[in-house]
Amino acid sequence: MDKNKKYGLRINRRDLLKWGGAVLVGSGANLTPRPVFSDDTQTAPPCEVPEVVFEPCSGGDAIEVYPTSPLIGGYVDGAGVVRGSVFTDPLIVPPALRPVPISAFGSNPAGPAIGWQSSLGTTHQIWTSDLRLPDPICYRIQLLVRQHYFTSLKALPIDATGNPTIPPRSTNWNPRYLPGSTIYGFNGTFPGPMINALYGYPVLVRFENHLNENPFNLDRNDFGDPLYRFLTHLHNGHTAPESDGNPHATPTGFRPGQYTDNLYLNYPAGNDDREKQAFLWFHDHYEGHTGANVYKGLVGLYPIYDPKLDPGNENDTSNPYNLRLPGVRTDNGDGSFDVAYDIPLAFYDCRLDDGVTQHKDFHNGCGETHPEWWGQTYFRHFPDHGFVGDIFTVNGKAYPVLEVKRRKYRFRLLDASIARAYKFVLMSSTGGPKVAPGVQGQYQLPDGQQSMRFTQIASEGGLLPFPIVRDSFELWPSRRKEVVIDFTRYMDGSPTTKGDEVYLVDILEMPDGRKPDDSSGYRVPVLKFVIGDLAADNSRVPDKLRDLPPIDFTTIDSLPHKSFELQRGGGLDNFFADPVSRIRVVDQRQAVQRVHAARVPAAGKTRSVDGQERRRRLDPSDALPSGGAPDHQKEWCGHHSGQAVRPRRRLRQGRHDLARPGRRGRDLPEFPNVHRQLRGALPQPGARRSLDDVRLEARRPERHNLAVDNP
Ligand SMILES: [Cu+2]
Repeated sequence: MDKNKKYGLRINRRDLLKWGGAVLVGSGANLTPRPVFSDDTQTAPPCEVPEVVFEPCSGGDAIEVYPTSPLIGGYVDGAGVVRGSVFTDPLIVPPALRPVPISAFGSNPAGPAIGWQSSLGTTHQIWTSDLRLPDPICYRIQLLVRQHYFTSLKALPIDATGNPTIPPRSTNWNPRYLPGSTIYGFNGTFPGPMINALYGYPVLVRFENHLNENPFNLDRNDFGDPLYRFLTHLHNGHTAPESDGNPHATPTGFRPGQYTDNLYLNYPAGNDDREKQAFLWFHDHYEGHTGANVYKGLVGLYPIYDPKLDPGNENDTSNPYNLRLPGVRTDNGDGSFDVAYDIPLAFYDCRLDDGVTQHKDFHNGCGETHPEWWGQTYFRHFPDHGFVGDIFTVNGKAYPVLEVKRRKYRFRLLDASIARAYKFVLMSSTGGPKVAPGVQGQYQLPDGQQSMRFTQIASEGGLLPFPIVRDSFELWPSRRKEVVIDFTRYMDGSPTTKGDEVYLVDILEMPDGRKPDDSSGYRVPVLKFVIGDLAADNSRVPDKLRDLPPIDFTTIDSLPHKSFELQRGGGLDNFFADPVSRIRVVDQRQAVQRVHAARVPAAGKTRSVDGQERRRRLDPSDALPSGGAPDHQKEWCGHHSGQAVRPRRRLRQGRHDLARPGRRGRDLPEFPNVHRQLRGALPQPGARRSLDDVRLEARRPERHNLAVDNP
């Protein structure tokens, strides 16, 4: 049964405040979503608010409890001891998604014409020809409701102490195959497809929402956007806002039956080679449900190559700039290409329902249990911090194995987890993995010793200036790192031999969504490499990779400096303790002003947000500014109704352009109208990130905790 369908969208106090509750309650005629048309072009996005159905016990505190997932590969031996065996499922290495002809889009063509950017009637502000780039390579990605299996192994039902337990609706604790978990997947898979992109060759992805269709009649459980909306964000991409999955630009998201064409120009910020990136990912970005929708499967991979330095082909010696990083490229003849020895690794931890753990967070649940969901993914949105799983998966499989050739590989690591941070080490072990039932990660490598090193070549910002040899590195949610591993030798110089096993081990213990700890001796093997045969290897890791653009510190010093003090809620209720709500419930401009008001009065001294300020933010009048609708709601509606069809090039382009104040004049001539617009008013509705936000994001690190509403 589809619970969300039955109850409509449930709402609680938090949501109500976020959306401007008085308005929603007081104008019931607006509450019903518009019917969905697959071809409603040339119309303004509706000033839509979701259907509201109150559920008696929703709202208030989440119950922070975690189920204990069944033990993957677990069994009870003849002496009654819990044992386990994993690392038999092969690591899934996704092939490059294949393009479709632009004619595949039929009666809703893709292109630069007015109203063609999405079924909301929006328009691309810039087209490939404006940058003298070729026509885009087109991809079609459907958002589908499907099933996913995290393992092909049987699993042993266990309780929180790690002891075998008889699950609900069963009479024994025998190992059993897990039911499939319902996912919302790009093209129905988890992770979704991988698009191998190339600088200078734009990509257009048509994302189509089919999430209302449920051809296999799957139970959707109780998380994910209840109205099945989506908004896809190419994380860190240099992308125009209408193609960026920006929730302020498209607050309605895209409903079932609707589509959007995200145009990824694969054009570096400022047309500066030093701004080229190397590994992006795309994920759902729908406001209020981003974490849940990503956890539900909406994850896709987007390595981006550079024809000059990093074309994905170690064998191409005709290009003198080619760094010849590991990778052997095969062109597919349709604009797509695959690269051997260059492998993405998407890390994702999950929980499977044990049937006895209560369900209640600020979206859903009254504390009930769901025995019928035993073995399927369990998710809760905890407002103050993230959700962590106890099963660790890589590319959608728990504890997979990859047979590697004796040569160098490039790995592109993505933390696609909701909140879990990892710290990875390459280890060898004599005793092998040991089962650790009831412990997060389920398996440990107690005698693991570091035996290899990583050579890091890139982070989320692209290639590093020079490679860094690392014993270990951390990976936090949404971040990426790229490493080269040489499987021919151990770190002591001795050669590997066929059949050797090396584990990628996480040593960062993180029992909940708060602070991780790497000092506890925790060692979860997440991926096993088995060394295979020698293979040709023409790759290199040169001493110099890609220069970083210089930072103009004189400009930085002249900018406003803000201070933020992050605090825990302490004795106050969850509502206040949620830093997201603190910003969201008040008008953002007011919030920003208050932050400014709290800024450092004199160098070196930080004034905390005082008690009076805290009380003011808790005051309901803050959440519902005078004059009826909260300002953010007004802006959404006014902005869109007044701009049903946006003139091309009207909106700002690219966070990186904005991000570099000293270089604006150099960057923006490519977007002359944008330049004019920028000189006018900034920020604008729909582009309401502060310059500082943008600037911070443009520099290398970007930390996302997907548990918050809107990363
Ligand atoms: Cu993101």
